[in-house]
Amino acid sequence: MTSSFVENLMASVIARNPQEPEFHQAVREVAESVEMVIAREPQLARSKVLDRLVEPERQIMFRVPWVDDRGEVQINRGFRIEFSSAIGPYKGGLRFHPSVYLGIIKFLGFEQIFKNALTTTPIGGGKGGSDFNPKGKSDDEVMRFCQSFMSELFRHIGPDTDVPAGDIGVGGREIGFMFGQYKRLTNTFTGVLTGKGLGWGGSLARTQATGYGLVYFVTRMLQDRGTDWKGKRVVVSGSGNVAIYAAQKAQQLGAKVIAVSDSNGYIVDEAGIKVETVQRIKEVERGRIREYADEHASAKYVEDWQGIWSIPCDIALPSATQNEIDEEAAEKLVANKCIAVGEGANMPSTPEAIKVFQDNGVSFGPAKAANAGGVATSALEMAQNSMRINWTFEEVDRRLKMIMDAVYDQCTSAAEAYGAKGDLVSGANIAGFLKVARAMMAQGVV
Ligand code: NDP
Ligand code: 2IT
Repeated sequence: MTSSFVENLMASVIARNPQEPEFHQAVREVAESVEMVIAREPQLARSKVLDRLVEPERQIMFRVPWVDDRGEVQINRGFRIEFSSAIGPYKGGLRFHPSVYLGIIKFLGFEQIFKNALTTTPIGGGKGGSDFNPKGKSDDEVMRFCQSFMSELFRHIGPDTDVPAGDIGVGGREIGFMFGQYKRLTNTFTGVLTGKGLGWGGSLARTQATGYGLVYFVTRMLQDRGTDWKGKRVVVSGSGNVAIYAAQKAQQLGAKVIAVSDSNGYIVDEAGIKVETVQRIKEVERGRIREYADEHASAKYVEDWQGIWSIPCDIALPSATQNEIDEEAAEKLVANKCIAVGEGANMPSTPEAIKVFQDNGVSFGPAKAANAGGVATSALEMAQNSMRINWTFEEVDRRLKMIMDAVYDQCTSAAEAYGAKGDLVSGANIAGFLKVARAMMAQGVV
């Protein structure tokens, strides 16, 4: 159902941001969810809260020149979109992937506003990155790129202004190189980035946080259906940071994780995926997931990464990239009796796929709620940095669990309050929006 409210907003967003379909997709979903909130509170319409939110507070695009190992000059494009500082300093990851362009960073930054609001921690929304491809590059090349990237970015960020972190293609190695360059340029040792190494300001459990948090969130979805992880067949797409720790926690809770993937293909291992092997191949050797099948006779490799959704499973945790589950993939999951989908990646399900899940009684945990544990733990890293202390793993994990429970509770109660009981998509959008909207109203037209 489309309304004139949503269509008018979308017409303006599309005209002002042409050729950015992912950004349009993210805005439309939020607009559809919050339409009735704005209808109930005319002052939200009068102060044009949503019209202001879809326009980033600041957009930075810059040249990133660097020299490769052959001595050739390479030029990439850098981005940082500072979307909303209504409830705290801009906060969100950096993505290094050849598919990155303005529309990807804007969809991620827009979603980040509401996700961060749901975490209960005081962080605004932002996102950045580059079309740089770290794959196949030497450590020296990655270092030179990161140093060049930070040589421009440093003037726009700061521990009380904008605090970047990792995302696709940006992990501990890249954060280290960027932190080193920031420190050198500013002569300050601060919590300007999160996801730092444990010996130099990082937080225990940040590496695990997105995947673990996702599983804590899905635990609540399963509880609402009167069930749990024990004996469930789980398919996790991706084999990066989010996928690895989602698989690990699901196994700890008694699930059988049978498949993971990368951008080339997937492996299915009916004996249960050995997470340690995936970790070594992907985190240490920076190899390809097909190598897993060379080591485990029970595993089979299939070179068709989206084919992973045709594997029969009880629970699906898409944790690779946007729009990886389309309508057809969703229909396959439903036909195979999947009962729950928890989004580890950002916007991994198309709007058509979400409709298939919701129409068929599949419990659906949307990204901005289900994967909020990563950025929430980044906020815990910022808190520890400000206090100049380190909490134990158990302490951070305890807080992460509390936060994921709070995220879940906010989503379910907002959905119920607005007549959409059980719809976590509407619930997440409404609860996140209201927190940001109230702050914007209090702070005047800025
Ligand atoms: P990583 O770079 O660690 O891993 C990404 C994984 O997804 C890899 O297996 C990669 O395969 C695969 N992948 C990436 N792009 C594509 C693509 N276009 N098509 C198919 N497969 C792809 O990233 P993360 O695990 O950190 O991020 C995964 C998702 O989770 C992203 O959507 C990210 O935005 C989201 N997220 C991450 C958080 C974090 O804290 N890191 C927090 C919240 C959400 P390959 O190795 O072949 O590239
Ligand atoms: O999408 C995300 O929430 C992240 N990539 C994590 C951001 C962060 O600042 O930790």
